[in-house]
Amino acid sequence: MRIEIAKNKVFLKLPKKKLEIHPLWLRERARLNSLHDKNTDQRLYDPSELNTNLKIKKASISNGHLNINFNDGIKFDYEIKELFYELNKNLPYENPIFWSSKLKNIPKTNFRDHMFDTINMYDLLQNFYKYGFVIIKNTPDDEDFLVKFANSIGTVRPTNFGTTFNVRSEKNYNDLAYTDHHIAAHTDNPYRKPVPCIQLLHCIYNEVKGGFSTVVDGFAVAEYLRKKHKDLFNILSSTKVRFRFVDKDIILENWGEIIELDDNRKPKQIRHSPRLDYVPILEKKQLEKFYQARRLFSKLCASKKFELKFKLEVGDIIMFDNYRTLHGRTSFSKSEGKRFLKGCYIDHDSTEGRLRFLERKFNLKWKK
Ligand SMILES: O=C(O)CCC(=O)C(=O)O
Ligand SMILES: [Fe+2]
Repeated sequence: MRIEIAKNKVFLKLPKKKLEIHPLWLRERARLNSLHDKNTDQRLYDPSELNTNLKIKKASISNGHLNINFNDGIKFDYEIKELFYELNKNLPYENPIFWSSKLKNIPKTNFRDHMFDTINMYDLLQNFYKYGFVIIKNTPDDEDFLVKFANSIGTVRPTNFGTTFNVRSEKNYNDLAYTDHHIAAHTDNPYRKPVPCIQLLHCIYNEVKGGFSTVVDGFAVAEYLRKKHKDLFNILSSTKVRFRFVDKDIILENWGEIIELDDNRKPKQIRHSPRLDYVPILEKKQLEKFYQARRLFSKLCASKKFELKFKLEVGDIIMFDNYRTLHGRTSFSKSEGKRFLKGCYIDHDSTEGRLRFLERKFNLKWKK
């Protein structure tokens, strides 16, 4: 890929084609202090008002810079590297690595004070995207810490459960998470619009014998289904299911596929919460298939092949991608002691935004 100039026209030379870059495309990227606010980099004008017949009067290239003189009197020196960035649609993280219960090294990192602007945070977030979860060890075990931690990555997303929620066995509860029941693998809150992207759980007490945490790579299970049971994969990725939450103050509903695919038919979002899903009435044969598929999905999530099981220790924070990683827990007996996890949600723009910030700060290039 390179930039070429011929007769006051600028061209982008790609491996298989060459295209002329529109003068307006360049002009609206001229970041002069008179045109762009220097604190925010935002335009001080509406580019729709530029002359539609704008022309390039003079263009030259030297030392990785493209110098343009437009016929409206604006001159600008572009860093060619920056122009190429505009063509890059990559997200700031590498492709996911799908895993099963054989995953050798659980992605873990030790908490350090002031880690939020460091390379450790960058590695932590890259691991989070690679594996769909990460455990942060040895954090302070006070109840207020989780919000500080989450807000240092991005911004906590409050819900009707509050800014944070207390996962412990309660007398009055509006979700089975707040009991000592076994909770099968699920994604949280598929009934919300939008569904919370990332969940964090901070272990404050774990004195019970049970109460093991489970996690499953939902994308790996989806790919397994696609390979081994195409018809079941097809029905789970094409049937929109209603998810519903009801308590005395609110009724929340949202619809979506258990396996949602993106435009390239790759898994984009898993929604699986058999406690509160309601499939629409379909032809009996189709429903038969759907039930077979959902049964197998649940079975795989609980299987030795896919389920990772471990006990959270006091001071651990587990942070997982609620669009990919399913979580659950084994039952416990509250008579044995306290089990208390503090929970909250953040969104993907928090983690992506922080990754781009750290990438800029450390001048990193994660892409090989
Ligand atoms: O108790 C746990 O480990 C998890 C409970 C749960 O599913 C949740 O808080 O979303
Ligand atoms: Fe949950």
